[in-house]
Amino acid sequence: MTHPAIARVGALLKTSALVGGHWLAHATRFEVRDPANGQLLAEVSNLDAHEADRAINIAANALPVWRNSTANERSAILRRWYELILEHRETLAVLITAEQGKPLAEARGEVVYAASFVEWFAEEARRIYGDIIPSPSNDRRALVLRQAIGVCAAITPWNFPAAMLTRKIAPALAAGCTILLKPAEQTPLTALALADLAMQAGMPAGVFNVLTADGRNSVAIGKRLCEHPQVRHLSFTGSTEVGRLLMAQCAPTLKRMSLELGGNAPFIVFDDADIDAAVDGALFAKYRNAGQTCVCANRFIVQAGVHDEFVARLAERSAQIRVGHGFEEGVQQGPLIDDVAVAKFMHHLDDARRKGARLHVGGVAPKGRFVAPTVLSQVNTDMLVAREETFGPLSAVMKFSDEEEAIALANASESGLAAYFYTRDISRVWRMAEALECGMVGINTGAISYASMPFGGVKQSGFGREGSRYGIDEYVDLKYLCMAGL
Ligand code: TXE
Repeated sequence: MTHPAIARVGALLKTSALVGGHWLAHATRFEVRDPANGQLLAEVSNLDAHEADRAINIAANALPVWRNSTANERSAILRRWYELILEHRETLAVLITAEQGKPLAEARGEVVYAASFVEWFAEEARRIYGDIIPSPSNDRRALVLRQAIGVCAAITPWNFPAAMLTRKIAPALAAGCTILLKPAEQTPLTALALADLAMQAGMPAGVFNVLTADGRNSVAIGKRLCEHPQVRHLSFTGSTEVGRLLMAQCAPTLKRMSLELGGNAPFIVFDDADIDAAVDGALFAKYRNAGQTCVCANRFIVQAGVHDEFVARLAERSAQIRVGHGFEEGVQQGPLIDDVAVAKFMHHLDDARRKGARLHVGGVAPKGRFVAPTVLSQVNTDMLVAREETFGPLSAVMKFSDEEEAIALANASESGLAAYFYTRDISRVWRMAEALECGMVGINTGAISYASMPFGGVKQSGFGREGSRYGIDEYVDLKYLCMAGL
């Protein structure tokens, strides 16, 4: 029986890989299933490393034409792509909910967020300026060009099937690079639909290629993308372990990389904070996408004076979150992506409880892949919930007494993606903002992601920035010209 969501998708349902502007009639396929109930959604082309090689050659052949197109031409195609994404917002949202599980309202929001990167980089495409550097002598002039880096590869995760993709693809295309995208095996349908819209927008054949594959073939394709000398840049968002492996695989060809890896965001609440705002911010920062967000609050670090009130209010609000299938009306939290994610959630919960954490709400056995929003207090740094990202709806609260202790706790992690803190003290705002070891700070807010802002981390959360004017830097090389004899 056809999945009801698939019946609503129509012509935007693409199940074949896109290489060189052609949808591959491919015999070998893998299954994509609804994470909520395991129902089959579609069978998608399962490419192998040999086919990845072929696609790399095609992307390399397409490079000269695309790189030499004018900035206005690239901008216009991206702009059209942006408009088409918004026109098909509902269908794309249905695909996201079907293959990723998040509530439909959140999926709609993701489509708009994903589109905003395409809009942003449609504009940035026209602003890839060079420089003229003051000359060391009067007989010469010095210039800097910013040129497309070449063929680029992107490996994306499943948690934001649309946004993770556009924030890599749009700047690469704006800069004049050609692209090989390997989307997550759980969520290839959104990627293929977006690629279809890019083709409709006028993207020349071979400029934007999508290599779909199951988990096993993804590893093989990933290796080829890393090792192939014609691929000049690899952008990856995913787990820290895979990021490390890809970096090692890229070493022989000295490929440039952008890595956006796991986070372990501290969310600090001081005694002088606006507690209503802090609880609202905490709910958003923790439970959006069922906690499967790299910037999601992983450790609540709360000052002694407001600790009990904060925990009580967080627990009360967490208990009200409606969990269910993403297509059900009024549902606020969908399933986790797979059984491995559920097992990780339960492992972190059991570990914390065994080591003395106090359970306030949730903590019940999962129903399939649905887990209840859960709040723990008396968490300490020995517990997995504090040391690693849970990537699920588990709020782990720790208590602190002074600012110094809060900073020490917050920075006691090898991750450094996002951090949040709530205070009304303006001088503390600066001290904290400067002391936190991370790439992004939310001050009195739990919502920080915009296409116009630089997204990325420090320490073992990776390097490189996505979005903003800095996002283009990942996809250009600088070339210095020294002109003499003038
Ligand atoms: O990630 P993987 P998983 C974190 C989060 C989560 C954990 C595991 O903590 O619980 O990672 O998630 C491709 N060579 N994040 O297992 O395996 C894979 O096909 C080449 C944080 O889903 O890293 C997919 O396209 N590619 C994160 C992508 O890597 C490989 C988002 C991500 O999968 C590969 C997701 C290999 N050897 C998970 N192995 C974030 N930063 O937002 C896998 N892939």
